[in-house]
Amino acid sequence: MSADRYNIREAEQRWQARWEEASVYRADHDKPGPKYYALEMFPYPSGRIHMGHVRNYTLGDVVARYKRAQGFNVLHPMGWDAFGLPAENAAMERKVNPADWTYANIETMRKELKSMGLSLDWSREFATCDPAYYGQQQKLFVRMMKAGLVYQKESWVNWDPVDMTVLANEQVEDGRGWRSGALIEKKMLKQWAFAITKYSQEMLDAIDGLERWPSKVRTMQQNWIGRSEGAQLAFDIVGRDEKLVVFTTRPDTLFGASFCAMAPEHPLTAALAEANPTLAAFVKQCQQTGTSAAVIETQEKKGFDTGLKIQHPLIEGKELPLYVANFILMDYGTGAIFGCPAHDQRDLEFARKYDLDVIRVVAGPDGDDRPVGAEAYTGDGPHINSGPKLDGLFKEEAISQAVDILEDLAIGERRISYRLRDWGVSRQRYWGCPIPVVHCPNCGAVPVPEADMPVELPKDVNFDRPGNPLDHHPTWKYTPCPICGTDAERETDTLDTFADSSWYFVRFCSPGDSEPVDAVQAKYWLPVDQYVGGVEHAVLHLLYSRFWTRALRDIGLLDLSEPFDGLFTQGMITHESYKGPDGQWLSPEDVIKTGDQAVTVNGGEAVEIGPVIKMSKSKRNTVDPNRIIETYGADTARWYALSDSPPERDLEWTEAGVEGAWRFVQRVYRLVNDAAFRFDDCSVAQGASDKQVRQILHRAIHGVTQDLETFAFNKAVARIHELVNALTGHAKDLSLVSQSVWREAMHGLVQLMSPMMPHLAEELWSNLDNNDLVVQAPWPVAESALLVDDTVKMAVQVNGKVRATIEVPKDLDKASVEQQALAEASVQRAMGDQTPRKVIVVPGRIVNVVI
Ligand code: ANZ
Ligand code: ZN
Repeated sequence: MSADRYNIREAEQRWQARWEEASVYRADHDKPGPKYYALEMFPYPSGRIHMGHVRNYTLGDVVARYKRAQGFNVLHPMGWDAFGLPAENAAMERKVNPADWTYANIETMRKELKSMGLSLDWSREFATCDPAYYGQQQKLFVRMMKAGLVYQKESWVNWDPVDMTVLANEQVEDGRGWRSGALIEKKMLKQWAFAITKYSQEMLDAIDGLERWPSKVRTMQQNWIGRSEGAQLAFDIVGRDEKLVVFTTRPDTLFGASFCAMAPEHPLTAALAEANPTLAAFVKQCQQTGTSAAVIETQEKKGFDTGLKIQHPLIEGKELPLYVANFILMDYGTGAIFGCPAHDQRDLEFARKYDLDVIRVVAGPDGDDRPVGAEAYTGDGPHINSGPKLDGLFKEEAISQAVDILEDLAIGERRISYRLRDWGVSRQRYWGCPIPVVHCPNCGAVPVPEADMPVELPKDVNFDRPGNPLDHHPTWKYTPCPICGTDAERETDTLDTFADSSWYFVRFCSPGDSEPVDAVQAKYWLPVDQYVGGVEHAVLHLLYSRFWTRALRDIGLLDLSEPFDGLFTQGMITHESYKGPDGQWLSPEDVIKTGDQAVTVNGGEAVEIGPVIKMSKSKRNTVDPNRIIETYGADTARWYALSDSPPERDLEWTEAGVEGAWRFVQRVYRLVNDAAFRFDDCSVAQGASDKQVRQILHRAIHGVTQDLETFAFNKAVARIHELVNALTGHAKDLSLVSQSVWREAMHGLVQLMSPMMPHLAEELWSNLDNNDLVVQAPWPVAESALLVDDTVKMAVQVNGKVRATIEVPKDLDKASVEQQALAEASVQRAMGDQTPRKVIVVPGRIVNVVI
């Protein structure tokens, strides 16, 4: 009856069909049990799934299955983050329609995900490029616009003059566009922006409450918001009826100021440049680099002396030169600073270059006041050279004192500044959500009425010309104004795709609803209880989602501020890398390894084995999940993805590791399946090994449960290995185990592994003569009586020296303990021929023999 070998492929497909037929993963808010929303970051449909997906979705699936078994009413949905540049690139390179390309990829990847046996409610699936989804998003955009949470602003952008598009900072490399290679210009453009900075402080404060988030992610969020407490100071410009307003976090260093500087985009710079062509040229030169803070921090500091002087506010007669400098950002603080070279590295580099004074005003903690050399002193210490009111004070006090002085003189006031900027979302792209606005010559920017949504993307687009196909389209943008009916034009920019992923988890609660959010469903399912994804999304995606959740709250759609109650960020998958004879990267499939030598499959040429690095297409060290699933089965892939390292750490993928997992699958199959047909071998009544077997099982139940609660999935795997080993030992002589106990052990084992290896578990569950599905069986509960050890170890001392350790039953009487202690050979040796004067037994701990 029992087949020797488990036919993985056949069984996995059979069980996937059964689950689908029984709709076991269909979520419904009417089902019993407390709700649990498990979610993994949804994939971009790039073409095929990769090992990172396998790990990510397996982790989330284990959580979902475990919670389901625990009686939670689980929502575990899946969809597609489907807008974005790769589809447009494919359109340009291969002349395919972006929509066709995207939906074909979704088709392929859905099949692949299904072959992993994930416990997903596929009935809720959507792609962000479905008009039904982005149409709802357009409604939200307009409602947010009416609430002042989206607005148009002029801002500086990276402009690629060849591709005729705005580029993100990350798309500018060495001052050139990443696709075109053209020199990037800074350009002032009207852009749509989300008012995320309205929530800077709120989002910062709420980070403390995100207790189930990794602390590194919380820190990254804090740094990104970047709150600085400082002061805003207004300085007189000599000979002009105008002030220079600067932002500083170090007003205490004012006596060390040796220059002032303003951004190339500062209004005063612009005014001066009109009459000064050299300055205008300098500004232009500054604007040819990217706008990102990273670029600005690292580039060589350059300045232009405007010739204007700033009156030092606290030192009579002292005037500071005013520069335009390339390291001053217009959109931070006020776009102008005073420079204190002794205590700020950027200022110091600038001062060395332009030969400005370096005046030390903060000594070392022990009074060290030597001049500053190549490195600015940013530490604390008593202030010097700063007048009677500041000298001697340390940083914190000096800052506060300095602001008091400046406030008294009406020169300055306390200010808080945030690094976070409002989120510019306009993209001159086709494959994104159209911004639902019509520009009318009479009425300005008019939102499209909700009744006219979705504003759909046209299908007939042409990628032969550079620039935005929506803008070139012969008819699409022409439309009457929704208010006055005049000929008007649609906004042709589309939304940053980060917008699409900022509320998809809300939409999963009511994916088909005619309104963007169904209040009842959202209230029931949200927040997401466990979110799992890559740490590369630890800043932007999470921050934007936190913002959208608050925005939806404030337009009356959600009763919630934080979207993700628990967050888990998994490590990467790594693999050995290989280089062929001419230095080119080789795929693992092109290589035959024997021991630590390798040769090419074709030709047997020597292969250099490189370091173990993150799997990536460019290094060709990827392994195709489909091949693994076809060869070894989904359970093997899942088991291996969970087994070798803690989920938050990197996992090295090796063929040997996969084979080990595959052998384990077969071993468990044989153990349970064979045993299932050998229940008659068991003693019917009480067996000699019953207690031992039950103890092993219940300790495993207890341990695995704890491991799954704490994301220690690799430990759970190790424990199941131990359990299988122990039970395999007992299976050798089943006459020592009673039938009911062996049944309990087999059932328990199958249930414990079911979140990780759901197909194998289902197959064995059924072979154990169950008519129901193991996914619907309640999680086993450990009997606490079986967890406690019923023997104790006791030290035996002779005249205060430990001579032996004995193991005795916990409830053994004192006389018997004494007897056993005195019988120990080492104790007898220590006593020699003397008889003990006294024996003291401290139950459960120690036996003291006094001679
Ligand atoms: C004088 C000073 C003296 C400063 C000193 C620092 C150290 P964080 O803490 O990151 O917020 N700054 C202000 N606005 C700027 C802008 N738009 N572009 C470039 N730099 C700007 O940084 C605040 C400090 O960065 C401010 O404090 C200012 O320099 C500079 F020993 O003022 B400080
Ligand atoms: Zn109008």
